[in-house]
Amino acid sequence: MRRGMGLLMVALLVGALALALPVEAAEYKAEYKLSTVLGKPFPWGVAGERWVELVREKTNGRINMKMYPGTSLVGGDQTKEFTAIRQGSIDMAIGSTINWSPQVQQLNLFSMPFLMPDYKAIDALTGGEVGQELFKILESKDVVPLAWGENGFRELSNSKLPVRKPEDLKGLKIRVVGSPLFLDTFTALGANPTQMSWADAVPALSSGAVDGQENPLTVYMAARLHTTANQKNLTLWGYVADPLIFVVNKDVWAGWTPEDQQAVKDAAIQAGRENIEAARRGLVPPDDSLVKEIEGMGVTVARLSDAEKGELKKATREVFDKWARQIGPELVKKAEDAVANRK
Ligand code: X2X
Repeated sequence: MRRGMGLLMVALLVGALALALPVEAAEYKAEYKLSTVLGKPFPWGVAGERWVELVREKTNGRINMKMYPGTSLVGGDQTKEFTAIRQGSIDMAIGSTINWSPQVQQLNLFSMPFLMPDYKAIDALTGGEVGQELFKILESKDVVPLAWGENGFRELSNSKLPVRKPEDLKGLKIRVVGSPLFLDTFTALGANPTQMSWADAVPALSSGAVDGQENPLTVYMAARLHTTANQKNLTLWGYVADPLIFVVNKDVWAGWTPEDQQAVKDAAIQAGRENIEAARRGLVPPDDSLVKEIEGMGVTVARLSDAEKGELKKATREVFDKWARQIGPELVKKAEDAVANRK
């Protein structure tokens, strides 16, 4: 009788222990790999670290993410990042629309020359119907999109001359990234574009193998391109801007409790909001303090007038029309309407 009780007690204890162990403990990974192109101190890398931190806080450490900048999980080839997320060798990412556009044609939208004249235009796209449609497309490709962030308006720099018009670009060797759309745009402008990853871009600029590049001013500044890459001429033309998107691999997402899913999403939204603020600091008119800071470093800054931008826009019109067909004329029309009606 006593022995029977003892056995029962042991059995109950084992049962209770099994119940007490969280079910997800067996399924959750010890580490989730977060991919980004840029690390700290770039706003993109800051956003990654912030997402990691907020997720740890909000899930009481149940979800432990680690950031891998330099797209190191795909050997630095940022155009392969999206495929790696789908296949699961990357668990989650904060990616640029440019880098994912080879796999998600519609993301080329943001690289359409002179579609977005100002920050309100970006917001009208990401925050409206167009943004929702793009998130649906991503969902159909094995990822769960959670929030928007921002790399920024991509301004042109080079080591040779102040560029204000297409003729100035003639023969300049310009590093571009990602989509063939960039090759078309720069070819239409008379330049000589060459596609390479960010990792290869900085040495190519430094050695003079390439004359110029285009990137947001936060990137220009944090990478100190005026000295490290001899980029003493800057053209503010705001021809395209790349938002960032926070995503998680679909299977990884499905392995979490609804409570933890919500926590990861809330964290992404918060990190994204902070990221957009940081990406725009010193750049939203009338505040141009970041531009002034760059000028103060001895950089020649060409601020293009609307008329000058109009000339460049005209020179790229055929590229716009060609890519509208590729992206989907309806989506492009919807985007143009959203921009026209922005508040
Ligand atoms: O490679 C670039 O130019 C960068 C860092 O801006 C992107 O990843 C799109």
